[in-house]
Amino acid sequence: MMRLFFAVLLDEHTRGRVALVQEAMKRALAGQRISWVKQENLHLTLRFLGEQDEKGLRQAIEAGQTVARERQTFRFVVQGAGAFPDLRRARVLWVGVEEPVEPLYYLAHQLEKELRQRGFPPEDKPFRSHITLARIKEPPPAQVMQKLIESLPNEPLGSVEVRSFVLMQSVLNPNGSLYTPVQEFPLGAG
Ligand code: 3AM
Repeated sequence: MMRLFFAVLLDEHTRGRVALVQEAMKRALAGQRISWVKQENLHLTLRFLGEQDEKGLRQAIEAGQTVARERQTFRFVVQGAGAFPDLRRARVLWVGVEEPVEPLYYLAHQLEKELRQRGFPPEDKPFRSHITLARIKEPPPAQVMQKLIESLPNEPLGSVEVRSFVLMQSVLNPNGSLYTPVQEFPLGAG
């Protein structure tokens, strides 16, 4: 079995800029129990698939190929930061996506459609484009979070050219997940 998800990877420049925001967050939240995503692992998840067998892998690849053929290269801007589910109960810290967000949503939507046609159970949570920076075990006090978010720069962190998306394997281990690309799907290659 393989734990799989579809993602858009970030270029090195954008990852570097996002990592600087992460460093600022680390300083502001020093002493809290937080697990930080490593710079090389920063990505934008399009769809989590969970544990899949050989057949699931094959069908995920088919779905990815179908979607990628129909889509053209596009750009999005990484900008803004926040927390899920909200600042008071922060569990996940993220940086967001500014305009245009539609192509990413459309990509996620098309993947969802192709996966469902192949018998994958529907994703119950709506897609929200974000790049996870950290997972928080115990939410810090609301004032700490508010200060943190207010202190963050709100300028664009990078303009990402999406020429492909990737099916990733995630191997969980105590020191953080290990992500490995299984297959890349170049956009508009059909
Ligand atoms: O990129 P993010 O952090 O949003 O949280 C996991 C990560 O998303 C998410 O899949 C991505 C790669 O691991 N994930 C993990 N388990 C999940 C689950 N059971 C999940 N998403 C939905 N359901």
